[in-house]
Amino acid sequence: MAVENIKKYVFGNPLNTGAVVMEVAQSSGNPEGLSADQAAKELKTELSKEAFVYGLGETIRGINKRGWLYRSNNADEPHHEEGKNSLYASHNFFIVDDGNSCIGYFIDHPGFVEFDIGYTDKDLFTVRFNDFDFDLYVISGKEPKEIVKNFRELVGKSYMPPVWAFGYGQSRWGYKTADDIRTVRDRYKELGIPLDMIYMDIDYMQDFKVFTINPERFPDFPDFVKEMKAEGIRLVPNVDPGVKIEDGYDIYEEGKEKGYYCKKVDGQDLVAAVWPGKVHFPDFLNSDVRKWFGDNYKVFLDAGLEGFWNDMNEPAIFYSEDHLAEVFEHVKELEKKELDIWGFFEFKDVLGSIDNNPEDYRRFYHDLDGRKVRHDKVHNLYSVNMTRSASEAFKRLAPDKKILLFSRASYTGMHRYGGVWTGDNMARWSHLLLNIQMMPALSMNGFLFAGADIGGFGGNTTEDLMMRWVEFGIFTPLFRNHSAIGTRDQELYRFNRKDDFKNLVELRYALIPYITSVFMNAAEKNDMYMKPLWFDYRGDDRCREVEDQLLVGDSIMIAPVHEQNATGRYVYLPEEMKLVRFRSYDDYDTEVLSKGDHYIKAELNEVLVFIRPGRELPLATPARHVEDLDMNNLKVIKF
Ligand code: MIG
Repeated sequence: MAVENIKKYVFGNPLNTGAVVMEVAQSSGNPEGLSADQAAKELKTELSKEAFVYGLGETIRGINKRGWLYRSNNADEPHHEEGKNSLYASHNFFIVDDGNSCIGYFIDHPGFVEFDIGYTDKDLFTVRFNDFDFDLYVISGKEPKEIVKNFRELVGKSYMPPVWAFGYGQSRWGYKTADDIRTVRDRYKELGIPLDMIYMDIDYMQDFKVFTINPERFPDFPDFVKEMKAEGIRLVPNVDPGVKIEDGYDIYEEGKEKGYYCKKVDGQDLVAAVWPGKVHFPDFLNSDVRKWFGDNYKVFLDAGLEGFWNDMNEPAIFYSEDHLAEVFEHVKELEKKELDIWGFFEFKDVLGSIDNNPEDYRRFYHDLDGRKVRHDKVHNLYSVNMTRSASEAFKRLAPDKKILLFSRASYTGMHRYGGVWTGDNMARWSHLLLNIQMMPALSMNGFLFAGADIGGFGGNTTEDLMMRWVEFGIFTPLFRNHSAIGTRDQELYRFNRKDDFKNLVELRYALIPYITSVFMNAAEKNDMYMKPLWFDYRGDDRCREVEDQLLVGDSIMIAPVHEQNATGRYVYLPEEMKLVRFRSYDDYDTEVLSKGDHYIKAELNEVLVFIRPGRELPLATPARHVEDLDMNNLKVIKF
């Protein structure tokens, strides 16, 4: 690649985040389009009236990010509302595009960064830092797609999962025993709904201890893994970073003895609490610790497991021992006073400050292979290095195998080690739309293997929301139905219209040859898996404002229905296309539609796919498992 397309500017004394894999010589002078103010710790650029901003990966709000304040500060944030500023991930790459010219920026900084994109002043884009130490990459290209490609060269190739990971996965927090999991398997099998994975949430562990399996709930675990695999189902457990403090627990003791946990300023190991109760956090930013933690996956690999999801790695902190002591002190003081209304608010604030407290993230330190760094300064790298630890271990321990791996939190660079799921969304129509809008930004940032909790994690889903969400989910690389304990059951067999769900999941399996070829191409050529319309139809201004239709690869456009009770929707066609209205892989009607606006019917069980001129959509005959698909015997719908 022509390195002339990328310029690097260094501000202050940046840490190496590991995001960038290419050597770029340092430029001097002012970065194009930006002014830097060291004293104010700001970068600024003007936004013309026409300017759109694309990128920032996993964030709230729409495809065009203009008009809001986003913060890179990985957060355990289950409320994915418009008013929030941070979610689980920090992906500091974006493109400013006024329709004629465009430019990309990647701000490589592991700590807090604030992106004020026309929030304070609609014509100004200000980037603010706590520490003005970062590498700024200015990436040029004649169109956004080219900028994306150049950026992706800079940060390296995306993670490639095993092909079975493109199948359908059923998950739920609350499958407690092997029999619970067998029931899920059997119900899907009875109905003939394809299924490749069942996810195991924290309930499988012994007292929530990482790398353990509860022997009562899962006796003869390796046999169980075999039994499931013989039925074509892979088990995929959840892995949390915190190590339970418990004498006699080998992992805890080994980490303690070797000094592998994050330490406070006085050198004591930080005590935090998460699911296991009190834990220490492994210092993943240290290479010895990464190797040690990673080697522990061996028990799971030996048991025959081939996939994992790394959770809670912002890291989420329910409380720290130190802060909790402060809270109790404060509460005791308040108890002595008679609480007036302000005292009452103070009391509520104190109690509300317990989990994920910002002060706690300043309480511990990392040993970056010899350099001591306070956690908040490198906060967004914790998940990257947890996932890297697993990924590197798999290369050592199972070099011939592809392992499924995705994480909740992330920062740029982690896309080389694994994928992401977008965390604890809710069973809301607006979160289906959010899923649609996030996907292209994740693609831009190299997180190709991505998806949301289909049906919604929190709250009670409804049959129609689940169906519409599955209709979009069949196009996302990670296709997983997941929900929280205590919410309405949402395995597809819980609903009335079982045949419709079966048809939709079968359609996904029919699409797998197309989906995997788009995915592999995107991974190899540093392209996007899903794109906003504008990226392929630059010049058609109408496409700029289309926020709920996406291009999947180069052959098709999708227009998911994301509103309740809708039996159709408006679709904008940037050129003549062939509509395929699928009810199942072999039951569909087609119609050629002209460029322009159309109201298109889509009953609850119907999926709208549009084939672009001169392109074709291959379809396999569905099978119950990805590995049984006949990828060589495809039917093709052409336009
Ligand atoms: O504090 O493991 O995002 O997918 O089901 C909640 C239980 C911990 C959060 C994850 C979610 C998972 C849940 N975990």
